Amino acid sequence: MADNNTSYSNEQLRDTFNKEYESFAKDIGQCNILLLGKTGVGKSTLLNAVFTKQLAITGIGKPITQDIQEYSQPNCPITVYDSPGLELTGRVIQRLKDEVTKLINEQRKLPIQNHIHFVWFCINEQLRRFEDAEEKWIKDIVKQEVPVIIVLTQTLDPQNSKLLEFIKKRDLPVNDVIPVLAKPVQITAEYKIPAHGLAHLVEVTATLLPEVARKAFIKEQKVTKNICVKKKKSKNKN
Ligand SMILES: Nc1nc2c(ncn2[C@@H]2O[C@H](COP(=O)(O)OP(=O)(O)OP(=O)(O)O)[C@@H](O)[C@H]2O)c(=O)[nH]1
Ligand SMILES: [Mg+2]
Repeated sequence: MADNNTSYSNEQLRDTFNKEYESFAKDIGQCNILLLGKTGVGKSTLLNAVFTKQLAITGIGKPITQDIQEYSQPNCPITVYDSPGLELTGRVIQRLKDEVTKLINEQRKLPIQNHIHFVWFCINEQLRRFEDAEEKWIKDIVKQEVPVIIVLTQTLDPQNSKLLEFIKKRDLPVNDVIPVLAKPVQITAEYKIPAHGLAHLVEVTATLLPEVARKAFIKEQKVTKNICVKKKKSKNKN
């Protein structure tokens, strides 16, 4: 143990910091998010509205396949897998589907903190379209037993959204369909539609996560302070 007069070398300070961080990280866990959706739906806008750290700044992603980028930041227990800039038609959608299937499977071979913990499948409400290919893809992801939430992005008026109604009626095997507006929209000089739906999205997502990912997710989100995680009812009564 050093006394007060001892000065520490940079290496010692770094080692001490790294040890402290490792034990902190062990406690807080790790959460891995897969974001899917066409270019321009608002994936990056959503991330920046939900998390304290800017996880979606263009250019800092690490390409892990042809279409998927991995975004992480030092000392941040969140990793985001995103596929920026894709039109998602025909051949591209098939290629990305294959890459996603492989990513989910490969991560699942590792310990639970490396798994893909949930998918936010983003659909732009403004486009008024939910394509068969998207529906089929969502069903395929669900078969891989990853929680999926359909996030209806850029929804101005959830009460009167025909697309929301349509998707809900499809009765897909997803965990939820949640309309959001991640950033306010200025309609006229006097009238602005405020952001909405984010707290609900965060609460529902937190409920779906294993403990190891939930702590990290709750710590890094900035939307709500009071997350009430509803415990899933155990099927086994004993
Ligand atoms: N006002 C408002 N604008 C939004 C919202 N979501 C997306 N946008 C706008 O839509 C455009 C595209 O949003 P991005 O978040 O870059 O879309 P993306 O899905 O990340 O697109 P790629 O990275 O190309 O795949 C930007 O100009 C955003 O400002 C929102 O909730 N509110
Ligand atoms: Mg983006």
